[in-house]
Amino acid sequence: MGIPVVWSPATKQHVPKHEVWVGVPTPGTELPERVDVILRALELHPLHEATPHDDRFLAAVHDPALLEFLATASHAWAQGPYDDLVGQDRVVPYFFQTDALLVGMPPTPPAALHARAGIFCYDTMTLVGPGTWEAARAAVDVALTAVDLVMAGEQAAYALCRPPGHHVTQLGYGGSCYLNNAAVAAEALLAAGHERIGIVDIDAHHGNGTQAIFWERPDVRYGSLHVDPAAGWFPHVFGHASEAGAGAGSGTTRNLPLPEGTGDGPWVEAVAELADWVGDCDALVVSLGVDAAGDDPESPLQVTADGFRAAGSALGALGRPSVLVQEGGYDLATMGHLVAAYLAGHAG
Ligand code: SP5
Ligand code: ZN
Repeated sequence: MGIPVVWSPATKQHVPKHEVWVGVPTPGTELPERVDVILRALELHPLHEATPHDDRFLAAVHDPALLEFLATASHAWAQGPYDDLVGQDRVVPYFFQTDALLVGMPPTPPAALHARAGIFCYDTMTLVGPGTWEAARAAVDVALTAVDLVMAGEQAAYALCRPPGHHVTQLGYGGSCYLNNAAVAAEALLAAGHERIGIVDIDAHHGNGTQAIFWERPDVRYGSLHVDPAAGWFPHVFGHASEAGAGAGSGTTRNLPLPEGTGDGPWVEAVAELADWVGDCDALVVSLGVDAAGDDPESPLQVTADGFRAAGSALGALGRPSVLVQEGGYDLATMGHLVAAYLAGHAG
């Protein structure tokens, strides 16, 4: 038994192959096998396959231009000259439409797909290939099916979303993420009648996309603990303690950046602080990355399974309907066990 698990086989259709990091192609780490190791670690939990959902909550968080680009880019790339031109089948930008390029001039939309990609994609590590859209869209259905279970009376449901989503803004994608599953879940919980949503993001990286989407929103709080971007970590320009929301959302964003090497004690304390901060919300979304683990290749935090269990206890103890959305976590040997530890703690 345990918290119900929602998944979709289609989430395995995205194969990152490689990513370009500071000019060097390295093997992708956000692999389809992540789904298999998590499912294996949760084999005693009730398992649900995701059901199809329409685009209304996706459209509530993302700009139609981003959705159209992601849905069509891989097919357009295959139709284009790229087989001869570059000899690889992944859509990846090389040209970025930054503020520094535009300096106030209005750009004309670029004709070349390899330039258009740089309007939406803000790094070189998040390639779009055959199956990427299908997997990312299936992950949204996974999140929405988990919301359905909670609305039907489950105290908590775990959404095995993959690819992850918390780095995706209204308009921009990156950080191995394409569609913001957690933000979609929050919108669906609001539409189902919950008035105030708390999102707690325990992934090792700051969820800049989720923060951006709810930056001016009084009805959704976003709290994150993560490795300090000021120490040189992705997403570099967001995730500092000074970022607290704006306008009607002033004070509804909270960031707890942590030093490299942070282990269970202070990490769990930070989770407890965010749990306390969202304690009066009606429903909870947890961006459940497990890349803060000591064995994880993508972060310098040193959290153990005991830490993830304690994090689950702190957030589960709020007693709020909870949708637990998978984000990062890349060590195939240990990550399933870490997700299981979090869920056991959350269930209490
Ligand atoms: C959802 C999530 O956890 N996204 C992580 C995005 C951070 N990626 C930064 C990658 C930095 C370089 N990694 C080098 C490892 C070689 N694959
Ligand atoms: Zn992460």
